[in-house]
Amino acid sequence: MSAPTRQNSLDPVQIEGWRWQPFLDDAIQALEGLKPDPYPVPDQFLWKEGTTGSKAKPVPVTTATWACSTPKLRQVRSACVEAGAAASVLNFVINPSCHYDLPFFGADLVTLPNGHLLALDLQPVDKADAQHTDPVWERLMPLFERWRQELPDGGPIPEEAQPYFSPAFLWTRLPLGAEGDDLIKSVIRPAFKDYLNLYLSLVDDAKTVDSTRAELLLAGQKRYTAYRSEKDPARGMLTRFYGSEWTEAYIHDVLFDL
Ligand code: DBV
Repeated sequence: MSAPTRQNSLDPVQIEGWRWQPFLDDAIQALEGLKPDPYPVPDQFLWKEGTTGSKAKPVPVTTATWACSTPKLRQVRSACVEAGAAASVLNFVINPSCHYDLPFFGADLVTLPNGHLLALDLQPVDKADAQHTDPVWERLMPLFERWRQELPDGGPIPEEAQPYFSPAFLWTRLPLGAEGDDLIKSVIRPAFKDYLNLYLSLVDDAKTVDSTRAELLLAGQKRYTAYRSEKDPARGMLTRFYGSEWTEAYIHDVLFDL
């Protein structure tokens, strides 16, 4: 089989055997109504292959990127990693335009050899800004309450990440095997759809802000992006797969490019 390559287009990323495929497919479908344009991603980041594991037992690794934009959403992008038993990841972030009072949408769906690590949130640009958070949190909390009772708590998260989470941060660790698979299907997937649908409804309702507020929002977005790129928990894994030059360029110029 020849190596598949990707064009910069809205065609869904498809990776054989990738656990998170249905989540990305749901997201792309949900975005269709917004008539997105492809977001430019340089070729070397659209589809990247490599190997991990030992010399004797190499494991093929694929990382693919899907990205789009709309007038209200500066960049919607998905990092998709498939490395068999070593890792399977969907990291999906929506970066809104600073001309709308919108949070970030963030999903980090990560399967590693020791289990699943799952994060879902609508993350504020500034937690202390009630004008920014109140309209989101009042609609988000009921979704959070509904789904979190079905999931074990994910445990402590890094202290410096606190300013960026909403009170509806859905965060869990699940075991590999049937128990985890069942919860991913019955809880994580509908929760992902719920959070995304709420986000898209907020996008629908969003009205442009004045230029003073847009500047404030942009400054907050830059803080958030700088934090995410500096602390990206995937840095170690991606560096092992592809080396640090490719990984740093991917993190700074594609994943968190503001
Ligand atoms: N995380 C990313 C990107 C990834 C990615 C761009 C391309 O931001 C994957 C892939 N996350 C990823 C991997 C791990 C984590 C962990 C591979 C495991 C790292 C490891 O153990 O080697 C949520 N993700 C984590 C952790 C948190 C999050 C809290 C644990 C980090 C730790 O314990 O230090 N990521 C974090 C978050 C959002 C998010 C709140 C937004 C909803 O995307």
